[in-house]
Amino acid sequence: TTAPPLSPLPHDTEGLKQSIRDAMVRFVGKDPKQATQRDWLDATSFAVRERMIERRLLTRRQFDAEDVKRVYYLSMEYLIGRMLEANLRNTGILDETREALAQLGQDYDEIVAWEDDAALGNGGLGRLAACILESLATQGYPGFGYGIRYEYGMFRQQFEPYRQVEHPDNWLRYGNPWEFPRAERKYPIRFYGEVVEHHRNDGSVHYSWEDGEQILAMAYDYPTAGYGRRNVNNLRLWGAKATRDFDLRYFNEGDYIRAVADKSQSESISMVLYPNDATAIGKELRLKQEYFFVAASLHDILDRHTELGYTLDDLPHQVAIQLNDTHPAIAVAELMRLLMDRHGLHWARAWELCRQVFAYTNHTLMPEALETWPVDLMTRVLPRHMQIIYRINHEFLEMVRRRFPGDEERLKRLSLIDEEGGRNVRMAHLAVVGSHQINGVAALHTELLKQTLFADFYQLWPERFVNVTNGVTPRLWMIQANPELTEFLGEKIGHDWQYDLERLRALEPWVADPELQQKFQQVKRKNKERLATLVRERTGIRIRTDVLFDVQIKRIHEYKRQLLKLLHVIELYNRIRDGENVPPRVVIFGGKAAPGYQRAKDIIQVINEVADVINHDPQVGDRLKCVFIPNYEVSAATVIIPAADLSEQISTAGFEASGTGNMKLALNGALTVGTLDGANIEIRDAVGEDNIFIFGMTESEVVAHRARGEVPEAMLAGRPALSRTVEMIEQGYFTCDDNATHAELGHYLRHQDPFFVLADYPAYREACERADALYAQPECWNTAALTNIARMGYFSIDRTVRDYAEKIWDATPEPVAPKR
Ligand code: 26V
Repeated sequence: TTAPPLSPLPHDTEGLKQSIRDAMVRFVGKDPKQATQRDWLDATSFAVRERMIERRLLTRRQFDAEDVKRVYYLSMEYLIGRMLEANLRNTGILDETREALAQLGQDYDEIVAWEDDAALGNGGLGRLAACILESLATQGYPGFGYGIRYEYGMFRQQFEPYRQVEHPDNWLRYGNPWEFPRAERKYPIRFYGEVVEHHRNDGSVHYSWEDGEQILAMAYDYPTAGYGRRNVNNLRLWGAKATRDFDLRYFNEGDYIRAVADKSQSESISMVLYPNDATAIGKELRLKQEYFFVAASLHDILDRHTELGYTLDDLPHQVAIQLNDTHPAIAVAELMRLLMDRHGLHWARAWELCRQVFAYTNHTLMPEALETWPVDLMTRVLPRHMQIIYRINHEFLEMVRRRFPGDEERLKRLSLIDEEGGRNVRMAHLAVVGSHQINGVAALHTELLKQTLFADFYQLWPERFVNVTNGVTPRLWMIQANPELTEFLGEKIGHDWQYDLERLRALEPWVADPELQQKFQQVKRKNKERLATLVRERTGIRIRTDVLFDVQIKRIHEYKRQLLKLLHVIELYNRIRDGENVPPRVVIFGGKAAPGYQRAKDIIQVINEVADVINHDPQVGDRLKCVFIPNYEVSAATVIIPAADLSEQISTAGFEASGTGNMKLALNGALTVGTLDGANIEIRDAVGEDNIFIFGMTESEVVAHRARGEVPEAMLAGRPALSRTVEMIEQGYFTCDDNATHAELGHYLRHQDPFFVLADYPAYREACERADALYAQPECWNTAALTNIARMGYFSIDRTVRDYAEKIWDATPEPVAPKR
């Protein structure tokens, strides 16, 4: 049957006004006179949603009619932020809607601010997933996201008054206008139970997985609009629902209360995002989350594949699946199970198909963040998968044995099972052997993967390892976050860069132009005013806007070295009190600590306490302010980033896989003070050595330094200013009631300092001084800042996605309608 034609909804101001008014009555159920701002948010969202779903259906029809290869992005995290403004912009009705609301007597900016962020992710990895989905739609790729519909996203951070306390993020409490629940798209997902062997007459053995318990995965669809195109893709998030079986078991026994209670327990699988990106947690619930969304997604992908009339042999031509880190790596075993146990394929053929379909992105080298699952746990929760993993491992190690006879150590290193200290499944190894391509997220990171973490695999299969440097979406991180800069660019070089970020290069001939520089400075100033308002609202602190804004925003981790910035802040404080004429600055921190990461929480506390002392010292006045903005999230980032002058990217070299905040800040005209780590290296190559402040040990110098095994304290010798800073922390100068935490942190720096804060400090201070010196010459600073903007084209997520499409997916864009 042919689908009925859609009668397109109007996209002009008058039509939108009508839709919003209608939605207020029909969906919100209120008279416009009684409506609150949140009601206007909902009514406006419904008006946009109608228009997006129309294009979603048209996009789907076109993809179904053509022989397109579909790309599926499997990610446990999507850090999306607010959806209304992004959807309005990408659908091309932002100005009209703003005007429609104005005519309805409503302030657009106030209305959009009522929306909670969709914070279904921790940090870099989750935000990258959101940027990739937006780019897939923008470039017209048939690319779809799968993930979990967490009822509680990333916790909300408060300081009481210095220490971080976590509050639940009940983002769905008022309902969510952006989702389409698909009650009919429900798949049963099994846990526990046992494997039953079936012996056939022909002598073959088949396996089935039986009993245990089942829960349902129900689909919730979030349309994802492309910018400047009609393409609308889909993000499908799975929510857990109890099966009817589940109910019946107890209802039949008459235990009504237990039935209802158990039901809510089974639905807890999709309840909450694990707020941890520092250390892998061996928790059963986490493993169940991973399998839950992987099993539902693969079932869905195979159903769609067969519904479209394809055979399993067509799978590699029609389907590419990208694993966002190892979190969905159980997909390798699950696809094997489906192909063999459900579709009757032989091992060898199933394995061939699997490897052609999957590719794996690694996002971290940190050993403690690498996922491993105790064999006992996996055997209990996923018995059939454990069996399949053993077989994969067996075949794989046999192959290794043939290539490296007698090399037992190599077998141990490569095995999917780590036999040291209890037996554990190494999910990264499963992902590597099950994928045709493995990628790191920046050039250095990919090299380190090849030389360290995956060195043995690289020796086996060098052709499987590729680099795909991360990127950011200019739609959110420039056009939305920085409308003034967007307009400024439009006046000077037109709008082409909005579709091809490399075209920002057209700005280069004008970077030293005094008139342009003056305008740029005005834009920065306005953005600083906007940030100053946010700071005042969230912290009560007043900051001046005519000084350097020095920004470090990212998760709190030892390797990211917020402590290095803090030591610098304390030194500046001391110099001011010593009567030195220190250039004024505002230092801004933002970021969350994993709730169980005590060291990170101590760092937050101490930063807050130091800040409190500095900000209330009359001798300091407004020459130095230090602000920790609570609850750093996507929507806060869009206010902070456009206001920054200095971007702190100061991780210990070799530890930050890529970074993406570094790209967002440079794109908005902040200069980077950074180590030669992650994508900082490529940013330096792009902007040129004179337009960035590089400092500190390189990755190989860090390795050599560590090998020397010096005590960190030795770095203090002959450095009176640094010694004084460390002593002040140790002695509790900045605290009135918690000497212990400060003493502990001081002791940590002096005697442990695993990320070489003290060793890199002198170089860091010198780099900051270079920055101050340049800032004192506004023409030079502005030239450098504008040059950064002009040369950031490479870091567009569109380039990243094209790299994936060409090097890994073999996918091509299928635009529904030409640009604009
Ligand atoms: C690990 C775990 C361990 C189990 C509990 C939940 C959880 C969640 C996340 C992670 C890994 C986080 C890895 C990560 O976010 N890496 C970041 O990825 C960014 C995008 O590629 C990159 O820019 C950052 O440098 C990198 O730290």
